[in-house]
Amino acid sequence: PPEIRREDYQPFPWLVPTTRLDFELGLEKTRVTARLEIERNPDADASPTIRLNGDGLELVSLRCDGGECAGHMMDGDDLVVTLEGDRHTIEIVTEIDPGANSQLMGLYASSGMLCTQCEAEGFRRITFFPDRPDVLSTYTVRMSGPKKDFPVLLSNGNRADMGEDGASHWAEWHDPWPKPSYLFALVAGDLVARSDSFTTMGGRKVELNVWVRDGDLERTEHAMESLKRSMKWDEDTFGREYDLDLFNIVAVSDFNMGAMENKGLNVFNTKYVLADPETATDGDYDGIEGVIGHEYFHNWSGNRITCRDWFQLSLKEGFTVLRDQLFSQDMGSAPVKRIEGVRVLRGVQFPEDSGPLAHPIRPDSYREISNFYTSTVYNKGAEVIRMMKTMAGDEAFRRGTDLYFDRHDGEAATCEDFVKAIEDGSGIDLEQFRLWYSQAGTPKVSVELSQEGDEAVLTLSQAVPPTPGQDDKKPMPIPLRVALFDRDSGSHSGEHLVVLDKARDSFRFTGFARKPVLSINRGFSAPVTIGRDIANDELVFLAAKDDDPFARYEAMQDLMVRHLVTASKGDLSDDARNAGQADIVRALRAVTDDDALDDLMRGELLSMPSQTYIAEQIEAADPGRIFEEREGLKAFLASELQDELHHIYDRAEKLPYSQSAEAKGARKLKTLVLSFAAARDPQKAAELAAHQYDRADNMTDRQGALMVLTGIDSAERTGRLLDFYNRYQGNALVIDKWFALQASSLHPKVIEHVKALAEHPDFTLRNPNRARSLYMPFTGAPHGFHAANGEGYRLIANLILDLDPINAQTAARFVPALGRWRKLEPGRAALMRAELERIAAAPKLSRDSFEQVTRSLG
Ligand code: B3K
Ligand code: ZN
Repeated sequence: PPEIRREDYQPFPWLVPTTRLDFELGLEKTRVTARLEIERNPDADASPTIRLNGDGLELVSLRCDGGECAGHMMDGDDLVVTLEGDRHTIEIVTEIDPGANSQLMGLYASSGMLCTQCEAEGFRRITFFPDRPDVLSTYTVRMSGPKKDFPVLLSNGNRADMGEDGASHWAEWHDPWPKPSYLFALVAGDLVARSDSFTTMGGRKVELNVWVRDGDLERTEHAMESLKRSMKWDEDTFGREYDLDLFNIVAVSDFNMGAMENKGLNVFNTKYVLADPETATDGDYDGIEGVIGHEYFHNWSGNRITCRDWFQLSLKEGFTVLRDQLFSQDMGSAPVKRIEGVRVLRGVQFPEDSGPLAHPIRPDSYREISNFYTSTVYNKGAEVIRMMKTMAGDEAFRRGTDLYFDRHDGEAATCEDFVKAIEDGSGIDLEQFRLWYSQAGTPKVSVELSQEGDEAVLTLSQAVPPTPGQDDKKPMPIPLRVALFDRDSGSHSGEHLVVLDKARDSFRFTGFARKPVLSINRGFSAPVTIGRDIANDELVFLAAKDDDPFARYEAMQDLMVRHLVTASKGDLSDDARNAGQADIVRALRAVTDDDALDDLMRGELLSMPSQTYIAEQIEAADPGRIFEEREGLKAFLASELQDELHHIYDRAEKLPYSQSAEAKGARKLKTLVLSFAAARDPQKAAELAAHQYDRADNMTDRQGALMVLTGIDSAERTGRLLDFYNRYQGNALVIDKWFALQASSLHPKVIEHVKALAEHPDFTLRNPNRARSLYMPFTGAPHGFHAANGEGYRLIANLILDLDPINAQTAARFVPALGRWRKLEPGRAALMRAELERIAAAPKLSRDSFEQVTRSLG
């Protein structure tokens, strides 16, 4: 497959002012008639032909201006039509089989209904079309089909008309807003809606619907409330108002990702719509609020202003992730949301940035764009915009975004357009900052603090590591929020923002009789790793006293990570081990005893760094060693803090179920205490967990208890797993949890369990949620995936080969787990690499998996 390069961008030679689509719907056969009005693009070089993209389509008929076309040919999957004049009507008929579409791109069937997914290049699986984001068109869509199969017919915009014709009926929809083909959507099926309304700040009354299958209606309240909060928040925070009379959300159970922002008709994975306390965890509730917000916010950052080409993806995704993060921060506990965001960044994006798949947030080339819906484009993209906000300040940043929305409304824009608007609107200089868009890799900042007379001197240096295709990097502006704490008073006299824009620089702060304690990268103001020369005592001090919640969390994490990294490398003397453990206990005690903390935050402070995050800090890591050290520390802490943890559990257990922050915090702590207990005394922990399971009146407690139980070989484990299955049989989203819990467990026989579960009658590779529920958590299971004999790697490689012909996009998502071989000890590295080579040698690999595997072997 050819490589597509950003620098080759050319505007399309034709405009498509209007598009008319006529669908004669059927599960096995849908006939699509597309009528495109086209005219020459005055801003592009003239061309004697128009290229209409197709993907596996068969052309039934083609007409130009009502008659024969002057000429046409197939070029690969594309249809190329010869045209002489400046203005034409092209009519294309295609026939497709939605029932056979297992890739879930284009028009497909999902448990009896029809729906679409077109981003990035799915529209070309429906009809021939210039399927690129810079061709904007106004769509009118007519759908007809049997009333009993498809009682509900939806598309973008507003319903213009409808009618009946015996057993068949039809609806016509019109979307007044010009849009690229990737935002087209259609849904036809037997659905019911929760309806509500929202009146915008300009007084427009918008009808809101959340469409689900009959029986799921009671579980849509949280989604609807989240939608209304999103609409209000975007008005209040970014001044953005909704622009149609109708907003539809549809939940489908077969979906490649979380959700899709089609204009006026968002299509969602059921996972991000359905919730009630019995079946959804607190994490699920938060996920729904975040994703509903995210897709709604795309209406401006993505739909009203879209992307010129797919290299600009972070223009809409990075910005929209930032918007959903700010929304979630405002709706819940801001510090905890920030910590969760950083955890995702470090757990997924940092490894990506230090591995063979590293790419800038605005990539320079790709073979399959689906592979670039990455944590780098999304999460690092959000961090880059957040840094602009930090440097400009909130008000100036808002002037920048106002200017951006105003200047580019109705356009297909670039990342450069965004940066320029922020620059012009806020008045800050972002010349050098643009490097964040072109350079990959996580910068490493080294920090030294010294004392000269009454001055504290902060010396910072930065290095951006080499990444594939980018050997030499330039220094980037890195905004760091810092505070200097007085050791005696335990406080500081105000925060500073320092911007490190050279390879090395010093910053002086006067008025310190003796060396202060440094708190740096507060609020995680820059997406970098910090190497600081700081004593354990100082970390213990910050873990107890830092007034920035993120920095406090960070001190706690640092203390544990440093200890576990040294221990896993085998570099820890007995004395050093004892001293290190004692420091961690001291710091944790300051957290358990601090009455001013809320429990959600306390839970963060008491959480141990993840296996992946520790491994990330080690060259040639041995996952087995890390696992043992981490569990060992957990057991030690559990016995040292036994009384404190006991007390926390008792207190938490008394709170009745509600969605309040207090009750959520209590639930988080309960399961945390259980997992500590499991490391110390598994049998006792199994009893406690079984007790929590049996008493649970909500999914958070029940799932938390079962999570702990799945790691402990016991009668309780078997009994509760069976109970859980029987209790929720038939509820797909909960059965996904049942698979996921077992696949991610700390049980020594996790590989056997996963193999057996793959044969379970409820397991299928055809449903992405189910396929992911078993195998994604497994890639994080320390002695499952990383079994020293390579069996775990082989299991995932087999999965990729089996899934690839069914659903290439989902299959390719598993490749990065095997791309980490360079970071592992030589034995595992060789086994992992061999599996990648085996996949690469497969006779018929999709473009998706091929690109990921070859880059991973690199
Ligand atoms: N924009 C979609 C992503 C679609 C990607 C398809 N491979 C979801 C989102 O980011 O909101
Ligand atoms: Zn998005």
